[in-house]
Amino acid sequence: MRALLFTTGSPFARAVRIVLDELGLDYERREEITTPSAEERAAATPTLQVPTFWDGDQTLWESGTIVEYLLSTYRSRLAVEPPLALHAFRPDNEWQDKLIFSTIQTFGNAATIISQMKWSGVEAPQNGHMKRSAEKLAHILGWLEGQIHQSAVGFMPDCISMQDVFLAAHVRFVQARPLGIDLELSHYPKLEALLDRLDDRSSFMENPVWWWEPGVVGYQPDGTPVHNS
Ligand SMILES: N[C@@H](CCC(=O)N[C@@H](CS)C(=O)NCC(=O)O)C(=O)O
Repeated sequence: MRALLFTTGSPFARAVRIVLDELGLDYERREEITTPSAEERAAATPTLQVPTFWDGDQTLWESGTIVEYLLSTYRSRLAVEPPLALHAFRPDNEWQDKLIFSTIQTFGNAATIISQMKWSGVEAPQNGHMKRSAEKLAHILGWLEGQIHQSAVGFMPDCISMQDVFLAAHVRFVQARPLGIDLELSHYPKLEALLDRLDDRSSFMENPVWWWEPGVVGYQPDGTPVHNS
């Protein structure tokens, strides 16, 4: 039995769902649109965060750990060009691949904290830490732009990496929410081209990112948000 607990909007969970599709794996979708109590969430993970993943007797949380597990446990890849990477981190480039991945996750954490604080009434211009979190996003994108070689598919030369998938999930999350943040992606042409290409991949289209703001309780089939009236 495989199952994934996730909230509709979570970019971390979206990246895991995309990888599950890339691997052709079925799973039970335990989808939540609102946040349950701490006690309910603690039944799945002590971090109280999503995603949490079950595979037989194995329970995992932390999206990067889940994807590392998936890439190393399931070795066949869908016949799509370019294919999904065989490794989370290439053996001959291990530390740079790890550094890129953890920096991408820091981008995702800063973005989701800005989002969660905004819905709690704290906005970037008025709060020092929120302002610093927004500044972090631009600095990270600038550094990541320099990590992609001109002729490469993405962060790896000839395959779609988990680094690519997570960056796309995080950037599109920021763009799909009314956070008042313009990432100015055109300043990062290699990243912009990579994310545009990924948007056209079936695993990304099957797991779309939708507009969300407080009061949204569901979606129409085309992604139009349904508000709590
Ligand atoms: N480091 C975690 C971050 C996951 C995360 O921040 N999830 C958010 C949703 S996007 C969450 O569950 N937030 C609720 C909370 O932090 O209490 C991971 O990679 O899985």
